[in-house]
Amino acid sequence: MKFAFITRLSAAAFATAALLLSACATAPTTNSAPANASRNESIIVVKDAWARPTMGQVMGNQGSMGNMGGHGGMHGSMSGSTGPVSAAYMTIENTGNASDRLMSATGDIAEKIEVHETKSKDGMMVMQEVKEGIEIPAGGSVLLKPGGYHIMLIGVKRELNVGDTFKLTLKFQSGKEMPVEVTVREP
Ligand SMILES: [Cu+2]
Repeated sequence: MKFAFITRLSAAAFATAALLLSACATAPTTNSAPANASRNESIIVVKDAWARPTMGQVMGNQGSMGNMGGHGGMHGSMSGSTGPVSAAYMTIENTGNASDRLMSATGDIAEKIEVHETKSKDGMMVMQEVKEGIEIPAGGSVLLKPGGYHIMLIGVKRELNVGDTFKLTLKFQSGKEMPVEVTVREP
């Protein structure tokens, strides 16, 4: 079957496929495992992981945080009952040839860590847990950013100041686990 299929490809189609393959192979992101993975699997690369300081949110600075997609205000109001909250953001790339999903994250920085999405609903920004995970398509990337997907840190155990770092472990549907160092900075 496979051989028959290949011989039916026109020379032009074959050349195009070869070009696409070589374009993928030379994509400018090489901060991951060696490219010996010709089988179907995801190869996850995480870039620019950062989190909000806890200070501004605990102070309930809703006026300026409102510009960040309404997220800060909600975090501010949540902090009363759950302790300090923060959110982590990052770019997750998949340089492999199978899609994957970010399902959850763990770490000892917070009592509870959830994958969330902020959405506009009836003119208001609301956020909710993303139980089905976030798809990271093969050869693509997903940006976790204020006003969109984020990793919610609920009940942060220590004050997060600009310049601090902490660790999270991202867990994917494939079973892969990715340790990430997160740097605290202003949005
Ligand atoms: Cu959230």
